[in-house]
Amino acid sequence: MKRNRLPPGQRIVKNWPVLDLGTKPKLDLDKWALTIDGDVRKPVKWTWSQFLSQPHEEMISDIHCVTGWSRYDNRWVGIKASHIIETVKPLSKVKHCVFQSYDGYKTNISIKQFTESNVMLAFKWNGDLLSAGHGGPVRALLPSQYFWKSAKWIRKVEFSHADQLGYWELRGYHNNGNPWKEERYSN
Ligand SMILES: Nc1nc2c(c(=O)[nH]1)N[C@H]1C(S)=C(S)[C@@H](COP(=O)(O)O)O[C@H]1N2
Ligand SMILES: [Mo]
Repeated sequence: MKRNRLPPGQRIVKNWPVLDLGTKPKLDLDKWALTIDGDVRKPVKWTWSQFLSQPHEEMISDIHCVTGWSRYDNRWVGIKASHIIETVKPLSKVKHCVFQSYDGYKTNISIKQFTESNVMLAFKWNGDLLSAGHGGPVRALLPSQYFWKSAKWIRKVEFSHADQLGYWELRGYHNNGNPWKEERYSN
């Protein structure tokens, strides 16, 4: 499908704004862990070194924030969603995926959105480790959705047969968040 690179109602920025709930968690890499579980055959809980020992991929993608800014050509390194799926083996009843973060943030996506080929759990941006302000050590990255779906400081990825609304989804944001369809708010 050919589509405009800049979704409707967006403007390009060159900097990278920081947006979050204001409580930036202090994360010690020695104690950091990422749990991936729920309705899966092989749940995992990775330490930082176990996370880093998974296969990495580099990808370049654009960011589209619901507040109207878009940032082109971000170069990420992370673990692709397809590797996560192969590792934990979600059960066939799984339809949804929820990210839970160390600051208490939560956001939900469909399994279809998670399995898009541009989705990853990212730990590097433009050559450097992802900064704490932008969600380091590890954040979700879903370039085909508005950026609120890309949870920073992820602690847990939960696959489920049932949907669970996240922080912004409970406060009137759209459940899908497709920027080309301007799925900003639900009503
Ligand atoms: N853990 C966590 N992730 C989060 C948020 C948050 O408050 N906490 N805010 C979301 C929103 S609304 C946006 S626009 C992006 C901003 O990411 P950035 O600060 O790296 O630009 O993070 C998303 N992920
Ligand atoms: Mo946002």
